[in-house]
Amino acid sequence: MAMSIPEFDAMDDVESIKAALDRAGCAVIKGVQAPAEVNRVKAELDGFMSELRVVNDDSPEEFYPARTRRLPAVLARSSGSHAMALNETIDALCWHHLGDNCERFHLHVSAALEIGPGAREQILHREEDPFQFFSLPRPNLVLATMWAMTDFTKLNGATLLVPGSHRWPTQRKAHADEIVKAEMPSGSVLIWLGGTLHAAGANISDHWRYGVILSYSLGWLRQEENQYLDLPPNLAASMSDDIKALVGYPMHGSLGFYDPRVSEPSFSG
Ligand SMILES: O=C(O)CCC(=O)C(=O)O
Repeated sequence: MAMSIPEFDAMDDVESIKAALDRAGCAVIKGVQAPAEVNRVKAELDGFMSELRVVNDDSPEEFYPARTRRLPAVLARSSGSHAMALNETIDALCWHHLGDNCERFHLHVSAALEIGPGAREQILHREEDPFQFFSLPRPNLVLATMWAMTDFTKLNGATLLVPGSHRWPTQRKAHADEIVKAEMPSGSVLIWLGGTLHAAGANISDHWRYGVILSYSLGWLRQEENQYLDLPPNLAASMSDDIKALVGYPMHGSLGFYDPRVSEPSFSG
């Protein structure tokens, strides 16, 4: 029998959200963004999203299903997304779930994700799967958030979660009745730990489901999205210190030194 996804409102006490995430490995918070904030981010990303080519030929082995749109580098393209990335509740959850294993956390992935009518279900996976060197259950390495830009419904591809799977050993597989759909209205945010099994749902409706994923990882881990290329220094220069710190420009202990004099080619050939 499936565990449900704990649900909260934006005004709820963060301590209860921390406890729910510890227990279930996932949680939904409703009413985090006002419609105007959602619309601003959508408008800023709209031109980039509409340029993406949508693939119609599907192969069941492909990690990313066809009939979807995926746009990385969200912070470089939408200033409205900065408040999402720096949200205070998410910051407190990251410190709670990642803070014991690092001096600071950084942005791991940013992407706008649209699931179109006819898109199949994605393969269940864990955000921490790139870090196979640790056996399951791993220490907390990643915390992920999915911001609902449209309603997420049973029919339109709401994210699938397996509550409790963040504590499972390698051999434990999810049964169909343990998989739950993260239904939530636009303006909500779904949070899950890097060890929690999840996937994009199938869209059997006639409209697109739109979410923005922002994930965070320990400040000494390689980021899944190369943040220094997706938010290069010339763009980062005009952004707040908090955003520069979040993408990982400051050092983590002795990691990440550089020579600021190396900005122009100093030799040819
Ligand atoms: O779109 C979703 O609901 C989940 C996406 C996801 O897990 C992925 O793209 O890896």
